[in-house]
Amino acid sequence: MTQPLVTSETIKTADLAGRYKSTAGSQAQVDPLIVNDAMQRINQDGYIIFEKLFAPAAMDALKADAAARFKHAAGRNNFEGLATQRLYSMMAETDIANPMVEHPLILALLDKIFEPNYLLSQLQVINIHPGEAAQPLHYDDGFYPWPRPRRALGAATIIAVDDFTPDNGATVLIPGSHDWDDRTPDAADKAKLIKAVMPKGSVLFFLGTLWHGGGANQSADPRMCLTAQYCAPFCRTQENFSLSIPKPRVRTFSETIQRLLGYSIHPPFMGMVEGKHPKRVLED
Ligand SMILES: O=C(O)CCC(=O)C(=O)O
Repeated sequence: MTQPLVTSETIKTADLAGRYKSTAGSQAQVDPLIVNDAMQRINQDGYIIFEKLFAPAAMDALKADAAARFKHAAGRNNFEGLATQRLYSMMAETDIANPMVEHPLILALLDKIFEPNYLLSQLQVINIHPGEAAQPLHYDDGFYPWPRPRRALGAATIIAVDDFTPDNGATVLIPGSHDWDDRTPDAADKAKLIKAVMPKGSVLFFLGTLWHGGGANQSADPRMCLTAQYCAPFCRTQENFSLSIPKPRVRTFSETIQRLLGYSIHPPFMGMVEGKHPKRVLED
């Protein structure tokens, strides 16, 4: 077999893999008119809502599945939500959310936003209980400390497992804030917040640069969503040490080496395992 010739000009784009070349997604294709129209809205506003993308029955099944898996009655701080339940790493136990994570329309948008082989960066079920206060506003790719305005390094879905109503904690967002520089929202910006009110099964899709947060739940019922965050494919290490080095060996390494291999956190929580510091997996 002839070896690929890499040059200084091609090294940034050459695919050196032998067996598994870089591939675009193999999902069913979506009408380009729909995708381009949605991208126009996303580029303009930073978000789009697709009403009733998923059937109510699929949401009911997800709700029942998730409800049985929550390990904690509430979060540990006001960002997680002191009256909010979160389910992390659900794919370790159930594949009920997989069709939502890989829905062809969502992937078609991600294909437009990112280079191939983008990653699932976070997957959670979030159940906001009555009495919960509004979550601090934030943008999801803010933990990559790159000056704004800039391209999005992340994008996310929030899927309404329950109806999102004006008073049950519907996600709030500031349209157009994906284009901001490094400022934080002031009182005038907060006056422009809108609530993502949408029927169950709908999807709020937004860029990682868009300011948003979970809403206050002033209703009598919990509000559940499934949220998937994706990140650009280069937001990763070159070697995938967490897959290649068995835990019993990692346990014998120095604290510094463990940290370098990824058993560490970029605050507040980049690199977490089930919402906890990855060093905890070495304790088991
Ligand atoms: O639950 C929501 O509506 C939004 C949650 C969120 O933005 C987050 O936890 O990062």
